[in-house]
Amino acid sequence: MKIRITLFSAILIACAGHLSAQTTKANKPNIIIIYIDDLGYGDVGCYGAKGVKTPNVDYLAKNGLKFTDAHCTAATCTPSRFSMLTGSYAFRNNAAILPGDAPLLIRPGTPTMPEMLQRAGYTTAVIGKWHLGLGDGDPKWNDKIKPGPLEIGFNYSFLVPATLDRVPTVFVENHEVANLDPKDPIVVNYDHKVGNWPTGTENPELLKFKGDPQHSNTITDGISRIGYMYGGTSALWKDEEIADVLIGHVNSFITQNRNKPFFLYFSFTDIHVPRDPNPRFKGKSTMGSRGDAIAQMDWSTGEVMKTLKKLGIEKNTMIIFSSDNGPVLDDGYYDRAEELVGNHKPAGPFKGGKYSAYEGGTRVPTIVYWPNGVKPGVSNALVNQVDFFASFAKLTGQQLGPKAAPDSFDMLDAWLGKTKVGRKEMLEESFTLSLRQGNWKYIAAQTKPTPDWLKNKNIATGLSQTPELYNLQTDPGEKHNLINANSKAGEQMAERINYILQNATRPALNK
Ligand code: NG6
Ligand code: CA
Repeated sequence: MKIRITLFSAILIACAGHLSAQTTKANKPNIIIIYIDDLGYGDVGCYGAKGVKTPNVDYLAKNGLKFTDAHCTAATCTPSRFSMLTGSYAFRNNAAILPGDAPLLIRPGTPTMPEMLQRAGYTTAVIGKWHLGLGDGDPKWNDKIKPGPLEIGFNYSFLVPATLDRVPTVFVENHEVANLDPKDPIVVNYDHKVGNWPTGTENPELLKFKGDPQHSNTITDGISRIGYMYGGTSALWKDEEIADVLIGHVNSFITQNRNKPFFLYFSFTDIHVPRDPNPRFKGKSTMGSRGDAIAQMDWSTGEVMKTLKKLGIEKNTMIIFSSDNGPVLDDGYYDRAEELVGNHKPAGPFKGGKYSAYEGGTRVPTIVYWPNGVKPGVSNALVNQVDFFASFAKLTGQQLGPKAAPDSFDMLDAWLGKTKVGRKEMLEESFTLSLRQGNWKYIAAQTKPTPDWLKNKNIATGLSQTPELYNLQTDPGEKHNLINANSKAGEQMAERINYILQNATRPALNK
């Protein structure tokens, strides 16, 4: 009898163990955020692209949930990334486009999404563009560069430290510059020329393509950048090889962690300037290097899928495909992007793009693919990347502390397509602030002057001395400013922005 009971309980325990392993798996899919740099709403096939084909992204959309009103938090990179990783609107930390030698913006001790996922049992990595600063100021390129991602929740990092157009043009793996020869130290300066490496201004004949004055400092790999540097020759990247290098690290990370839950923030360098894709993508689009960079981006996306399939883990991996801000054609290099765009509409039906307060600034292609958890379809729910933090906390059963993620809503059901109801209200950050309330969109009057370099560009910035109000239901292209006929509504929305400026918005904090 005793033996029987023991056997029976052993079976029970085994079953329970098996069940809980399954539950854990269902609640803890691998999570990969494929984060493209500067990809606009209309830049991929499934969102209407002309002139370039994106079969791999289209596959995700066909077999996943495609969003039509999904947003990054801001119309530029650093603020969007800051918000995504901290669940906080970027203005709360004065997050703006950072120079390449800026200190780490998310200070250690700040609650972050990757750190929350670590607590949930995930192994976490960031591979690709960082642009959130490193170190305590003036990073020690020739020594240990910290604090960085490893101090704020990532187990592994392989980074392009800032942007492709900023020095130093070297990769940083965990705390060190990869492939650095200690006898050839790196020197970086953002104020004045250091060393004797050529610059775009002095030696334009050495360039693959020319840059504007801001992008005409030190030349590396035939491209002039923002900022000056010399040294670290063995560590310099070759622009044409970056996509392959990043995929190599992505594949190793996924392969090493295939048997446990992992979170990968795969932060692309495509399709930001300078656009210098691998020769095998040259001519893949009719739009010159910007379109070819989209083709390369699509290839990289396909490689991730291939790896997941090969390892047999694609069904329980949630892939979120999105972008950090809207599209831009001329962003500082003469690469003929404007001339060759043809009838392709980078921002789709929306106005503006990168840097802009209009919808094109933050409304970006967004697909959630997770065969085990998400039914294919289309969702028009209003969703925002600032909500990943609270939503993934819900998914993985984590509590948020009172100081964590001050603007992050649990929108898990919307991300998974279980409801089409999204946020009722959402802030869009650019060089001013905009507020969405349902389909109403209010753009506050600008309080700071428009940067000079932005004035000369062919971009509808939405920056104006007076506020604007649009009804996106009838006017998605923001053509008819309704502020005069609706001044009361405008005032209420301005008041609401003021409230948000002073107060956290996460629902649980407001109860
Ligand atoms: C701007 C750069 C632009 C780009 C951007 C950052 C000038 C004139 N323009 O300041 O080329 O680097 O910063 O892009 O310097 S982002 O996608 O990382 O936000
Ligand atoms: Ca960007």
